[in-house]
Amino acid sequence: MKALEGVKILDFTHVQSGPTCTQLLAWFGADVIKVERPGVGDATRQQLVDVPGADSLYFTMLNHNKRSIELNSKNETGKEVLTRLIETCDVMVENFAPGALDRMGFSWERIQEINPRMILASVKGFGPGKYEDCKVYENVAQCAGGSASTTGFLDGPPTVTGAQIGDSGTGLHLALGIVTALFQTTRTGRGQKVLAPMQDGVINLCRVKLRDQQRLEAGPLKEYSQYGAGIEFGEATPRAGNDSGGGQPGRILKCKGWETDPNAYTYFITQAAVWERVCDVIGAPEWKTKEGYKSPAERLDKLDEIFARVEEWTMTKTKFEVMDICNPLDIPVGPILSTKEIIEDEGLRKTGTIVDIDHPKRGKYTSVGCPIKLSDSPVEVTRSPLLGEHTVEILRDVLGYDGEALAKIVESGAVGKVDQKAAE
Ligand code: CAO
Repeated sequence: MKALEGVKILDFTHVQSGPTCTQLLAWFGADVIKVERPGVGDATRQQLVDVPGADSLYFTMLNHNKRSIELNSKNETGKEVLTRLIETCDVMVENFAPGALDRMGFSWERIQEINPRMILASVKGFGPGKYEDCKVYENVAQCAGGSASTTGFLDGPPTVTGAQIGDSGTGLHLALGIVTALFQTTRTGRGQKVLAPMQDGVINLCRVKLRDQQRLEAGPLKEYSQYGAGIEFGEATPRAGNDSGGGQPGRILKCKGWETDPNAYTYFITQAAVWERVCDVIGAPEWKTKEGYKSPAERLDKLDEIFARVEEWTMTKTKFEVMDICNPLDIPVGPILSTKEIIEDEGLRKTGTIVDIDHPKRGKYTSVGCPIKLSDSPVEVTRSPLLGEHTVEILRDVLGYDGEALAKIVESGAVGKVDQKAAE
């Protein structure tokens, strides 16, 4: 039995933020029914296409373990089917532009009338306020949530990160909101609205930067390299390059091969607790007793010199050798792994975080599996559905339409083209 077995999700999501949420719920065992516009589907099916005629990786990597029904929710018969789906399902997840559900005729009040236990979970760009009507994409959320202003180097512009904290990060927040609401429903019998605004999700992930904003009022942030370099602080938390956020000096340093390999680097933390071991490893034992180098506070204005010396050492080793040498000594380091190295990592394949999936139209492709491991609810990643692949199955097996009723729905054009044989 899977953790969420028996939970039915009406998945009205598209693009990235919503689909990452419902994919997680599907991995935990929920029956996720993805509703898509007939003949069109989720826009990502056709975005960044690499195999002509097949769903893109953008789509396939975000929609595993789901079933797809084509349904026009603006057609009268389509609305009837959607009403039945709302009656039958436990959770409706959507990330339409603000107001789209209301315009379809499915306001929160209407949804509650149809099914008072229904949980309506939404991703929006912003919460209530002056920007609530805006359409929002990943980088807008990163910029509005404090990530861009605190990422990058002091002398460079604000920078967005590769990690999709606005989309996939908000999907995670929403998933937690949904399972929490499901838990509450078991005690109250009532549904509720769950809202995860992308800006708020990014702000939550930038919590330590807002911590530093307030610490700034008490004086300069001494653990920032900027302080050691004697550069004055402004009004807001600055961009801190590759400084570590926790107060222990850290930098990204070159390793053997950096001249040709853009990822031949390691992260290196000169943690106070292991300072003496760092000195020994890099061949600078004199720093252990030298005045001005003994305590973390004394070293703050010498970080450039110290890391330059550490780098002289790391440049004689590969990033993996640095790891092999420092790990047993508890010196915190980490190789900068490329996406290629991650995809080829045998250990990640063994844990199911990297998986190979067969797809009828694209053949084999590699995907990211479930990053959360439940010992009593193992995940088996299955391929994403073709557009409308389960239309008839859902109408018949989930909603109980058969014979004439099923034929009428197909004739109305509410569900697009279906496999006649399956319909019969
Ligand atoms: N049947 C009929 N109509 C459907 C339908 C269906 N099955 N599914 C969607 N539609 C309609 C919607 O009702 C909407 O119609 P109206 O504009 O007439 O109300 C229309 O399709 C377009 O929906 P949309 O406005 O949500 O889509 P968009 O491409 O214009 O905007 C996005 C995309 C992501 C910017 C917007 O949905 C949004 O801001 N979502 C919230 C924030 C979010 O999730 N952003 C992350 C996106 S990932 O980077």
